[in-house]
Amino acid sequence: MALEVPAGYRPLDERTLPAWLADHPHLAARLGGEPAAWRVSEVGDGNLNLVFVVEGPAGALCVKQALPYVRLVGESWPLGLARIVFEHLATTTHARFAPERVPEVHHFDPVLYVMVMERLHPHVVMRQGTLEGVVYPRFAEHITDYLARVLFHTSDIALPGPEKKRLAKPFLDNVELCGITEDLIFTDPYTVCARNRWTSPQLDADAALIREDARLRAAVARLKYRFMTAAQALLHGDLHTGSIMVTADSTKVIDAEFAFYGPMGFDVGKLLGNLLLCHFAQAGHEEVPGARDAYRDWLLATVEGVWNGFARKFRDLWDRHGTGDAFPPALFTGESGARALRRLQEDFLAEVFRDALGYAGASMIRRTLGLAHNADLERIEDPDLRAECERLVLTLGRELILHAGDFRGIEEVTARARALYAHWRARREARSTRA
Ligand code: SR1
Ligand code: MG
Repeated sequence: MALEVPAGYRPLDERTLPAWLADHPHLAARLGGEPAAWRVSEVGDGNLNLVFVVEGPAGALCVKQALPYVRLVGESWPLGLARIVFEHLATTTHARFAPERVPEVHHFDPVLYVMVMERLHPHVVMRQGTLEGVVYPRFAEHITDYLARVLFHTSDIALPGPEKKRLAKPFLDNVELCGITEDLIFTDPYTVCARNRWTSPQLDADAALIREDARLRAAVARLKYRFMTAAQALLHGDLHTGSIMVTADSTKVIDAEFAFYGPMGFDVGKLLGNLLLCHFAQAGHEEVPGARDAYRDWLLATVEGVWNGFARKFRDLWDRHGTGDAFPPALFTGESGARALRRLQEDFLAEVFRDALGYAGASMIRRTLGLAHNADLERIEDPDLRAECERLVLTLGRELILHAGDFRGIEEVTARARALYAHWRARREARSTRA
């Protein structure tokens, strides 16, 4: 049965896109020349949408269109087109606070559910770069600018109450995409669910242990509840290395279709979880064991840089612009007030840290046992080696969820990741010596 779509909607393709662009003079002018000369390629590698790059003699554009179904699965999973409306609103809102960290939006079409943006060049999707072992020296500095500014400036710490509520209101309707997160991250991996998949039979017992761990399920339920109820800031909602485009000196956050008002730790944690997962995947991408040790060090230094940089910049923004209705300056006058505010900031950031570790762990488990996996692990061809990397991901993921409150700093998290890897490598070397 054909999927129902709103009147006027049709999916674009390489053949029809030039004529549509030619009907929009401000877009055609950016490309230059005649439509017949424009080169169009569909480059979407995400789970949901169509993405075209169009190149003309004067310039290039990126055209993103929502499909009425989940691309990863096909038409059997219908999905509302409105997600691109939320992506447009979130991208342009985030651009107010971190303009250099998001792509410039040139056009939005509410009938075709199309957003036209600058083509990011020579950027690559960060996950592609990390698969190849590329270091991005300014990544932590850039992404913490984005995280601190966007999360701070959309929160009640920065905004008057009515303004925050007005900003939050439209995102209450992003129910389908929030529902995907609620199911795929916080429920599916902990239940018997037809959508789940993992490296089998190698991880069958590990998946069963995760499903049967009542303490873990309760901790994940707490994370899910906070995700659903803690409307702290306008999140990106899907901040992993596939949603970031990079060069050595530029970082742009794309794909904000999962945006909604939620707990700050979700954005920070999803990113940390993806970097930690990438660290454990390195064994599957090196020619000889240890060849990527320097890269592992960079990834863990980046994990530390992301948390420490975010916390420092967020506190600094609070000191300079904390005039929102939640913690009004009138309550923190004099020396004792300043001391109280400092303690409050520390408590607030400790809570975000705890949330972030939990969400990092949940992201790591869902990418190993749930529906949507990461190329970091999927590209490891040898299933035995892949499963060993995935087992490390599951081990740390579980610990982060269960013991988020016990880690006294991000350095304890990276130390644990280093120790798990070192232990695994020593056992692997001992095995190969015996063989
Ligand atoms: C059905 S969509 C699967 C996943 O893709 C996106 O990147 C989100 O992470 C979502 O959970
Ligand atoms: Mg995406």
